Amino acid sequence: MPDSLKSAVTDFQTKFLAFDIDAIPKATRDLLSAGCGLSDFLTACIPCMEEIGNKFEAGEYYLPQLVVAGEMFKIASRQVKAVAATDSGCKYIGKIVLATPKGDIHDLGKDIFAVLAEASGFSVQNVGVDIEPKILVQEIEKTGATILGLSCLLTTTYASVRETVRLLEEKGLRNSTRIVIGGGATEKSLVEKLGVDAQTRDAYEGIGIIKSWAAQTGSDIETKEAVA
Ligand code: B12
Repeated sequence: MPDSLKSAVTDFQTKFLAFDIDAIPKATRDLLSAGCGLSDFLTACIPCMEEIGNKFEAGEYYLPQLVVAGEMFKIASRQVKAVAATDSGCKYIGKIVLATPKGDIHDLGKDIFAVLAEASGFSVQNVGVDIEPKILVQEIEKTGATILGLSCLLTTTYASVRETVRLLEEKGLRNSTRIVIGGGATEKSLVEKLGVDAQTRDAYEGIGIIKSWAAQTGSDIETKEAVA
């Protein structure tokens, strides 16, 4: 990474960790002028979000700081995506429905994964938080997505994941839908226990997984402009 970009990243992270929301648009513009792409941007954001999450857990930060962190991420990622989206005309490599399951409202990690998946060439239907299994299945039917990503921060989401798998089977969609779960409440043993296809707590590893699935199905679905 060139020195000018390193220094812009450090400046961005300092502003982010100081919750200086007013300074974020300029710090993001500086990142972009220094040649920052989406991947560098996310690599800069993830440790900040994790640090804020850990400090919240330790009782050092409170809800308002989390809300501001989420907002800062949205503001900055919108700016970075607007520039990164200029490679229009190329094909999506796959379609993914992404959500936090019923009963769980955590979304910071899910939204990071969403941006990363988009940046990696996926069409992402980010359905939101606290989403019921039947809505997930409807979204898969509606969009024709072949990948379902579920972000699980609470162990209480397991029942909802199981029910989603059951409903997909009932609708005859399970064979055409690969499911990856991520987030702090997940571990490898859940793949078998919940009947999903993959698990990771690392957004980058998650991208590797869904890219390998997309390569297997060879689905370049539609042009970027169509869903942008
Ligand atoms: C922030 C936070 C909150 C915020 C959420 C704000 C928001 N907009 O998301 C608020 C304050 C609202 C909250 C509420 C609650 N929380 Co909370 N929360 C956290 C905290 C501190 C950080 C989570 C976080 O955002 N981390 C940062 C992100 C970037 O990391 P991440 O989510 O893991 O995501 C990364 C990867 O996992 C991956 N990833 C994430 N999703 C996906 C999806 C896919 C498909 C893939 C491939 C990858 C992927 O990519 C990301 C980047 O690498 C955690 C503790 C912790 N340190 O993790 C507790 C924690 C998750 N919360 C917990 C609890 C219990 C609650 C509450 C029930 C508390 C209460 N009693 O009310 C409520 C839940 C309400 C509900 N119904 O959901 C527990 C869960 C325990 C459990 N295992 O069930 C935790 C672990 C705290 C603890 N130690 O007890 N919480």
